[in-house]
Amino acid sequence: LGAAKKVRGALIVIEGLDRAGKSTQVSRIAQSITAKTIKFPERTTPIGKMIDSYLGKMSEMDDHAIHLLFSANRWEKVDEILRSLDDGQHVICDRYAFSGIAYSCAKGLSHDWCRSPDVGLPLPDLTLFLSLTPEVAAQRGAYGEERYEVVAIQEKVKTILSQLGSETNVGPWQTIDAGQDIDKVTEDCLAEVKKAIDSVQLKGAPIGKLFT
Ligand code: ADP
Ligand code: 2DT
Ligand code: MG
Repeated sequence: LGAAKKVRGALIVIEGLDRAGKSTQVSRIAQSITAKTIKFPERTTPIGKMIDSYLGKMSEMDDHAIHLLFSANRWEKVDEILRSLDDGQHVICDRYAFSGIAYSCAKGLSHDWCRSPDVGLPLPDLTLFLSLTPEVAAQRGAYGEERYEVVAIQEKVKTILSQLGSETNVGPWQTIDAGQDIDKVTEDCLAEVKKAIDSVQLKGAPIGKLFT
């Protein structure tokens, strides 16, 4: 008697600017659908510690070098992501390769160059882009002290990030109005997440590869 094949979990990505409500929604969605969560950058690994030091302005680094470290920080979690999905567990990522491209492009690196180290990462079954106007973001408090937490960079990042959903082979992409009441944002996110999970279960397709 062959055991029924276990359906894989869904890979969900939450993207958006600083203070869009990503971490809030990631934890709410994870609780609702019982998922594993991964935050990028994952600051506790040796690579993550270098990134943390850079973001905290304790160290300087060439723009290309730090870009590659952010990407390597995703690649070092791929095995764990794939094993969880295989095991039937859903995985939700707080930021992913799209943040990688947007922040480095905002500094002037070429789009093609920025994209290449992330080619082949697990393809999200859904990316939720939490979209917020700078005015509403400003009402959520002052920026912190970290690198990139300045209006000029955030504006550029917003423009680039909001265009990434129309690129090829990024997987399903939904923009969510993150300026709404917290519960309404969660409701909108969960509606999309449930559709994505149903689609994964219906198709039974293996996880894809980003940008390929
Ligand atoms: P991010 O992870 O995108 O930087 P957070 O989830 O940390 O954002 O939220 C940033 C701040 O905004 C927190 O103080 C949080 O409580 C608040 N916040 C999150 N979502 C909303 C919302 N929909 N309306 C008002 N405030 C919110
Ligand atoms: P938070 O920890 O507050 O989310 O901020 N970043 C992130 C990049 O420049 N490249 C990347 O690949 C990723 C994942 C965005 C982390 C900061 O790091 C930036 C803000
Ligand atoms: Mg956060």
